[in-house]
Amino acid sequence: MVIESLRSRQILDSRGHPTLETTVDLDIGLSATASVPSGASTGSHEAHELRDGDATQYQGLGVLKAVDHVMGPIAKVLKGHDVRHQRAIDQAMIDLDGTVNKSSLGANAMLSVSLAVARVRAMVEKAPLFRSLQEQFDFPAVTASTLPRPMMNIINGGRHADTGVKIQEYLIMPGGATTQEQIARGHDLYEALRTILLSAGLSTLVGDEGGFAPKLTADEQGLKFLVEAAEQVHLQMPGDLTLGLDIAASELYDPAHERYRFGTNEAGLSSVGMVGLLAEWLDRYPIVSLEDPLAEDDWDGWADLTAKLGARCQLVGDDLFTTNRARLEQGVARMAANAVLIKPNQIGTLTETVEAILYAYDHQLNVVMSHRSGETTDDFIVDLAVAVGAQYLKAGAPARGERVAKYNRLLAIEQVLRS
Ligand code: 2PG
Ligand code: MG
Repeated sequence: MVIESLRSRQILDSRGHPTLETTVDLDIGLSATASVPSGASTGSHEAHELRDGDATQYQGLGVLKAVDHVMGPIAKVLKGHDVRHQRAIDQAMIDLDGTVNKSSLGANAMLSVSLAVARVRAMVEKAPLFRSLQEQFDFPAVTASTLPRPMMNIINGGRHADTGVKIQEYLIMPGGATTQEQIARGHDLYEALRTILLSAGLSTLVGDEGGFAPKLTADEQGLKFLVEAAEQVHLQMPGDLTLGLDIAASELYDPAHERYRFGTNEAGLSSVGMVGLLAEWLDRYPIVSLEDPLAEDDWDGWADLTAKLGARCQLVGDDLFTTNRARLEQGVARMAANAVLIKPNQIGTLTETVEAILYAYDHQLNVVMSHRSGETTDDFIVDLAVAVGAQYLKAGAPARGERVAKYNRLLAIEQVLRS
């Protein structure tokens, strides 16, 4: 069961931008395919996403060089490798690339191979992908009660919409005894929100992650709408439903003035001001998760935030950590954040993604598995979230094909685990 060939191609993601899809073929006649997503609010510490930069093709966004890297040098090095040795395969690509941020081969090229290898290995084992991953990386046994809770982005702002709303994601985490129940609640809330927006004369067109993208008049208005929607469908908070925000604050930070362009004040807010405002929101709303409430290199601000709010709320580092174990080590040393967002394409291989997760668990950080704003219908992250026992799966609204592909996979896994 060794790798015979790699076939890669340029496909389109949910924004209509090019991305990579790769098929791994084994000598024993099995093949598996994986594709990679792409972010809009990318952290500057993410691994390098290789784009062609040829303005005459896809406005420079083509990934044909990355495709060539898979079919050329990567295929040459990996041919003959046993697919059961994921770590060795990922390491061979890391060595071949030879850079710190994978700028030579491209993290997108490498990840497409890494994920397809894991998928074909599961086929060799005749096991569901989540079980193959759980056993391979030695995570505790998976049961229906360890499934991640959906974290649904139902109001899209920031870089995922063009409304001028500053907060990137207003998230709901529906509770319930089963995934079926959680997803049904998510749907009910989404529909209630639609009615509320319509009666407020606001748009119900959707943003990049399938959530509504209304022109809110104030940041807090989104939270008020969510509370109203929950009341309308008789969901109790925090019992039946909790709230979260992804502020994506790196996008709002003005380093020259050391201010966040946020809040009602023209001059913006300092880190301390941001923490003060968020503390008030925690008093007023059942918010249990705040992602990137401060910028990616504002370590002192994050340490202050964690000291003040860490006992009340999950504080998730996305741009802060970029699924990078070395960044997590810094976070732990500085006592910054108490949870990590995991996006495999921020680091570029499955092995390094799992290393970040293991390090997070060893240091009592929660794990939130996440999609990107530019997605495909690939549902790999769902099996990975289940395999590692992530607390949450953040995959967008309960609407739009590339988003529901993830929730539908979670429902299928639930059925396997309950039968
Ligand atoms: C985020 C992600 C996913 P993007 O910031 O968490 O929701 O957005 O993929 O644009 O970085
Ligand atoms: Mg984020």
